[in-house]
Amino acid sequence: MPATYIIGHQKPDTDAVVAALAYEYLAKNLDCLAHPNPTAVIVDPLNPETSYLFDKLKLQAPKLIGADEINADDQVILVDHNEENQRLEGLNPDQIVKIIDHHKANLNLNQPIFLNFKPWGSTSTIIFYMMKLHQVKPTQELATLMLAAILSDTVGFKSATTTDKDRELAQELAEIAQIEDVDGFTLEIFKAKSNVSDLTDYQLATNDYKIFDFGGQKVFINQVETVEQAEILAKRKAGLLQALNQVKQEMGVDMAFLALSDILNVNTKLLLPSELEIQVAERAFGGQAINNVLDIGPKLSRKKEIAPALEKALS
Ligand SMILES: [Mn+2]
Repeated sequence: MPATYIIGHQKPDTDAVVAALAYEYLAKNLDCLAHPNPTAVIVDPLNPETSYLFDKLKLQAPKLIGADEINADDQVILVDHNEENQRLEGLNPDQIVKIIDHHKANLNLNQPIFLNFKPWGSTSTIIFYMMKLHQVKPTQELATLMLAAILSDTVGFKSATTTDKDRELAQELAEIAQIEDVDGFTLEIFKAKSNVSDLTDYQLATNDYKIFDFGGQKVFINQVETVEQAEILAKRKAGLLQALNQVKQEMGVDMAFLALSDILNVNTKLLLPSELEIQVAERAFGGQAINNVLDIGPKLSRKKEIAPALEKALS
């Protein structure tokens, strides 16, 4: 029997994993969606934050698959991404039947498909909105995960990507999840996210990256969201800069940036591995880099604040 794989982006964050699970749940509980055998999967291992959440809830992570496990008659639904650079490598774009996302669209497909894009703070917000439209209520565990995904993507409602819809629907999810102290839960997630001591410099430098195409230039942007910005800078800056140079060689990108974001104090510092990134970052954000680090102030959103400024500086 053919399957419908529901897939988040490479190097999944909590929203990518949870949105896939949430859509699997919705598809299973809603006959009219009629996707054969909907199956949430991941294409890279869970990050520390998502692992923490699955361990806490004693849940199994979705199955990790490669493109070779998808048969020609299977269907694919993308969640939390749409651009080719962020998709499972080797995925046949002709098998994509639907996309649910909250990022800028960059698509050129050969066939008409279902699209559900909304400029909200997380894909999980969009899927909970769809659940409500169809009167499908998530389980307490799924509601906990979906709340965590919203809090993670919106950085506890502090990111510029946050909308009133995120706040409103997160509150409803908190009620289903029976979580009264949402701020406490946010801090718990931040701490799990910040636990990067087990990662090598290279793993940390590539922990949550996206590769963008800015006018033909391939630009790697990794973001590390942490409550230990100063400590990471003091102890690991040299190693991270070296890892970024390695990324440029191995991934064949033109530029590599690492945004080190302090999610409690709302500040981002960019790590810039060479003169090229220093020039582009100074043009994009103003100010002067000191020892390969540029403080870009109270910006937390790669999608709304960091990537667009770099794109503009390169155009
Ligand atoms: Mn997301």
